[in-house]
Amino acid sequence: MTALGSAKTVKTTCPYCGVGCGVLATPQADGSVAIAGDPDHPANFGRLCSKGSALGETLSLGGRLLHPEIGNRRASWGEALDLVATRFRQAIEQYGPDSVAIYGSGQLLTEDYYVANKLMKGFVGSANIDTNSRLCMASSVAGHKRAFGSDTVPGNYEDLELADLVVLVGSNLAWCHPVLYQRLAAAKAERPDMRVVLIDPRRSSTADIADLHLPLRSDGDSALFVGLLGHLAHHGHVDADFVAQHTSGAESALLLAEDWPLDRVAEATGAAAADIATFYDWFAKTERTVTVYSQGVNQSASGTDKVNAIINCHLLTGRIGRKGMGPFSVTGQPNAMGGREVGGLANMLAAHMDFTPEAIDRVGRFWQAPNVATKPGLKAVDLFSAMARGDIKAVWIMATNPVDSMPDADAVRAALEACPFVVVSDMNAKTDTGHYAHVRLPAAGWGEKEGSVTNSERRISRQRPFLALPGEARPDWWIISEVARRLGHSKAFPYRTPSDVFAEHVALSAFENDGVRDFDLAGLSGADYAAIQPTQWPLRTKPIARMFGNGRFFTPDQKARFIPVMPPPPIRPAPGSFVLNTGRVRDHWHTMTRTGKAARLSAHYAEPFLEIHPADAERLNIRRATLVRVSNARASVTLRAVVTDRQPQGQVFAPMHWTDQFASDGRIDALVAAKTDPVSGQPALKMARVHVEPAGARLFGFFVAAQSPALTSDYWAVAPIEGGTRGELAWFNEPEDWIAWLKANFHLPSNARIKTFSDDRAGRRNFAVLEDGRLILALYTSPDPVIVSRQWATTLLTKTNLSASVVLAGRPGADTPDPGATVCSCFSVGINTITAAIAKEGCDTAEAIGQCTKAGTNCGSCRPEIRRILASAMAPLSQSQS
Ligand SMILES: Nc1nc2c(c(=O)[nH]1)N[C@H]1C(S)=C(S)[C@@H](COP(=O)(O)OP(=O)(O)OC[C@H]3O[C@@H](n4cnc5c(=O)[nH]c(N)nc54)[C@H](O)[C@@H]3O)O[C@H]1N2
Ligand SMILES: Nc1nc2c(c(=O)[nH]1)N[C@H]1C(S)=C(S)[C@@H](COP(=O)(O)OP(=O)(O)OC[C@H]3O[C@@H](n4cnc5c(=O)[nH]c(N)nc54)[C@H](O)[C@@H]3O)O[C@H]1N2
Ligand code: SF4
Ligand SMILES: [Mo]
Repeated sequence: MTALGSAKTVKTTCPYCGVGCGVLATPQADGSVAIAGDPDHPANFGRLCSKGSALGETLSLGGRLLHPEIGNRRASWGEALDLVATRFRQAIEQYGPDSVAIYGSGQLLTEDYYVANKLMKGFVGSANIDTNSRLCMASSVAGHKRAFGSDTVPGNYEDLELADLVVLVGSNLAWCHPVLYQRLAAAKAERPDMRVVLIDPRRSSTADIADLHLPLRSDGDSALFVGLLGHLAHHGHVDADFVAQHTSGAESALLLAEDWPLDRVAEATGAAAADIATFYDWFAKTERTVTVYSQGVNQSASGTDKVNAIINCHLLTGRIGRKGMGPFSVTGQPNAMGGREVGGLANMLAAHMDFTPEAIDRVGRFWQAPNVATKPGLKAVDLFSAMARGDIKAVWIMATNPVDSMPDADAVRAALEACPFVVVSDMNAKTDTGHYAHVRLPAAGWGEKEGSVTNSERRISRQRPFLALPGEARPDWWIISEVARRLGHSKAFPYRTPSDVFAEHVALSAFENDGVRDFDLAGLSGADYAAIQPTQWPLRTKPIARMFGNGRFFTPDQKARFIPVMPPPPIRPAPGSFVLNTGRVRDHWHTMTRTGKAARLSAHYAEPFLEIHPADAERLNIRRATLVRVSNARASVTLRAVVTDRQPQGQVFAPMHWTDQFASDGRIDALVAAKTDPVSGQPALKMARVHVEPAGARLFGFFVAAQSPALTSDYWAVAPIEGGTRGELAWFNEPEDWIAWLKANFHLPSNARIKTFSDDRAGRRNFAVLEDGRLILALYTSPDPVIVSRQWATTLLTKTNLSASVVLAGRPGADTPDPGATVCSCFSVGINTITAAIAKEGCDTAEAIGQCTKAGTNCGSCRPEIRRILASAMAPLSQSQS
C-alpha cells in the first residue's frame, strides 16, 4: 500500500459496524498507517473499539486481487468490462431483464450503491438487485414501513444516554456495536439509577451491564412484547391522547394481546414469571425507555412481527420521537442505512420510494430512464433459488460472500455453479464466493476509495481516501458506470467522481418531495463534497435529530399504525436435537476477509467453536476443548467445543465467521435452512435444528509455522500471528509417516532437519524445525487436546537464538510466565496476567487492572470480559467473608 500524497491526517469513517465511528488515519513514513478515533465525530467522540483500532493492521496488500481476472487468467480492464457488458446484454436480449441480477452489500458506499441501483432499476429494467441487507435489516425495514409508512429510525445515540431504561433485544451490543455500548456503559456509570435489560437466549458479554437478563427461548420475543402490550393496557400505562390523535389500529392489537397474560408468556418463552413481571413493571413505569434491537429480532421467520410487537409498546405509551425514548433498530454494516436510502433492496425503488405508479413515473423522469422496473425484484433467498433453477443467466456479486453468509449455503454454492455467468467484485483474490466467478473484478477498499456512509442514527459521514489505488483496483461506482456505458447508457452514467454521484443522489431525494417522503437531503444541494461534515437526515433546511416528535407519520392519514401480532410458538429444542443459534465474536468481522489478516484480532478466538451447556456436554460425552460434529440433513461442520453455562440447555451457539479460507469445516450457514419471514423475506439465521456429537478425533495438533501451510489433516483451522501462521489440527487416524506428512503439509527447506520428541506412553509427539536459531515450524500432537500455551507458542516466530529443546518441551522457561488466552487485544494482555494482577497486586476494579496491566485502557472492548474475570476471581473471597 502506498500513501496518497504527503502524509497527513485524513478524517474518515470506520468500515465496520453501523455505529459509524469517525477515524483519523495518518500514513506514516515507514508505510504503516496510524489510526485514532476522531474526537469531533458525534458517533464516537474519539473512541474506537478493538476492530476500529486495529484497522491499520488490515491494510496490507497480501491476498488482494490487484487486476481483473477472466477464469483464472489475468485480463485487462477493457477486456473484462467488455465481457461483463456483453454477457449481461446477451442475457437481457435473449431472456429478458429479469434474467440478470446484482447481489450487493451494506458495505458498498452510498455512491456505489446508487449507481448499481440506477443501472438495474432504471436502465436494465429489472428490480433484481438485492443485498446482504436482506439477511440483516429487512425485517426492521418492513416493520418500520408497516408502522410508520416509511423506513425511519426515529431516535439517535444520545437517546441511549438519556434513557432511564434501555432494553436490548437480540443485541450483543458489547461486541457488535462496541462504541455505542461504551457510551451506554459510561452513561450508566454516571447515573446508576439507569437500568438495562437484556433479552437474549444466551448470557452474552452484554449481560455484564444488564440489571436483568431474560433468557427466553428463540423467537420468544413476540410473546414477550405482546404480553407487555397487554400489561401496559391493563394497568393503565397508556398515552391516550397520543394513541387517539396519532395512531390507528390499537384496538385489534390490544385484542390479541389480551390472550397473553403473564403465565402464558412465561410458559411460552421459558423465562421466569417473576423476571418477566419485573421487566413489565420497569417498562410500564419508566417514561424514558429506549428499546434497542438487532439480529435476535430481525433474523427470524417472524422478524417483522417482532419489530412491530416492540414498536406497538412504544406507540401505546407515546414514547417515540422524544429525548431518551423510542424503538431503535441498530444497523449492522457501515452503510446498511445508505443502501436503504438508495433503494438497494429489491422491494424498494429509490430514495425511499416504493413501486407505486407515481414513484415509478417520478423516478423515470428524474433519471430520464425509459425502462424503469415496475415491480419488486427477487429477494436474496428467492434470487439464489431462481439461479439454482436456471432462471438467472448472469449475476454480479459485489462486496459480499453469499457462499458463506446465506442460509443453505451449499445450495448457494450449487446455484452459482449452475449460473452461466458469475461476476464477483471483491478486494480479495481468494474468497469462497470468488471461487465460482467467471470474472473477478478488483475493487478498491477502505482507505483507497471515497464516498459516504450512513450510520444507525441516520448520520451521513464521509469516507475519505489516504492510500493510492493498489495495482489496477478501482472503486465500485467506477466499475459499475463503465459497464453501464458499455450497455449503451453513457448519457445516464457520466460520473467522473463520487461527488458527481452524490449530488445526483441528493437531488433525487429532494425531487418533488415537499416533505411527503422522510428521506430528504435538500439541505446538501450544492454542498462542497470534500468538506461535508457528519450530518443527520432528513435535512431540508437543518438536520432533524429525532423523527415523529410532531406526531406525524408517513402513512396516508399521517398516523402510526399498530400491527396486531399473533405470537408464533417459540422454538423449543426437540428431543435429541439442538437449536443452533449463530452470531458474532468481538474481534472478527463477518467472513474475516479483513479482520482475518490481523494477528491481534485473531488472538481472541483463533478457531471456529460451538458453545454448549455443561449438562448437554456431559450427557453427550463431549469433553472441554475436544471437537464436535454439528450436523443435520443439509450439512455437517466440525467445531471446537466450548462448554459454558452462558448457553441455555438445548441450544448451542456458533459464530458465523469461519470460511473455507480459515478452517476445514466451519461454514455454519451450510446448516441453516432457507426459511424466511413472509413479510420481509429475511431468513431465520439464528434457529437451525442440528445434532451434536463428539467428532471422534483420535489425535490433536497445534502448530506455529513461518510459512502458511497447505493442510490435509481431517480438521484444521488457521490464524495469522506475527511472523507466520498458527493452527489447530486433528486426525481421525494418525498419519503413518510423520516426516512425509510434515513435508507434504508445510513449506520446509529441502535440507530441513526435523527434530522430534516422542512420549510413546502418552502418545504425544512434538516436532521442531529451526534454521539459525529461528523457528520454521513447531508442531505438538497429543491424543487429547494439546496443552501448550498458545500465547507463548505464538511468540516463538519472533525469537532469535531459539533451541530445539525449548521448542520441543512446549513450555515457556521459568523466567517467562504464560500470559494465557488473550483478553485485551490492543495490548495483548492474557487472562493469566489479569488474574495475577487481581491475586497478587490486589487490583479489585477494572480500572485498577487497567493501571496495572494496561488491559482495557485503549479501546475498552474487553472491559466486559475483564469485569467478568474480576467477578469470578472475587466471588470466593466475598462468599467466604459473608
Ligand atoms: N464484532 C463484530 N461486530 C459486528 C459485526 C461483526 O461481524 N463482528 N457485524 C455487524 C453486523 S452486519 C450486524 S448485522 C451486527 C449484528 O449485531 P447483533 O445482532 O448484536 O449480533 P449477533 O451476534 O448476530 O446476534 C445478537 C444476539 O441475538 C441473540 N438471539 C438469537 N436468537 C434470538 C431470539 O430469538 N431472540 C432474541 N431476543 N435474541 C436472540 C443471540 O444469542 C445474539 O447474542 O453486528 C455488526 N457488528
Ligand atoms: N448464520 C448466520 N449467517 C449470517 C448472519 C448471522 O448472524 N448468522 N448474519 C448475516 C448478516 S447480518 C450479514 S450483514 C451478512 C454478512 O456477510 P457477508 O456480506 O457475506 O460478509 P463480508 O465478509 O462482510 O463480505 C464482504 C466482502 O466484500 C469484500 N469487500 C470489502 N470492501 C469492499 C468494497 O469496497 N468493494 C467490494 N466490491 N468488495 C469489498 C470483502 O473482501 C468480503 O469478501 O451475513 C449474514 N449471515
Ligand atoms: S464501534 Fe468499532 S467497528 Fe463499530 S464503527 Fe466504531 S470503531 Fe468501527
Ligand atoms: Mo448485518
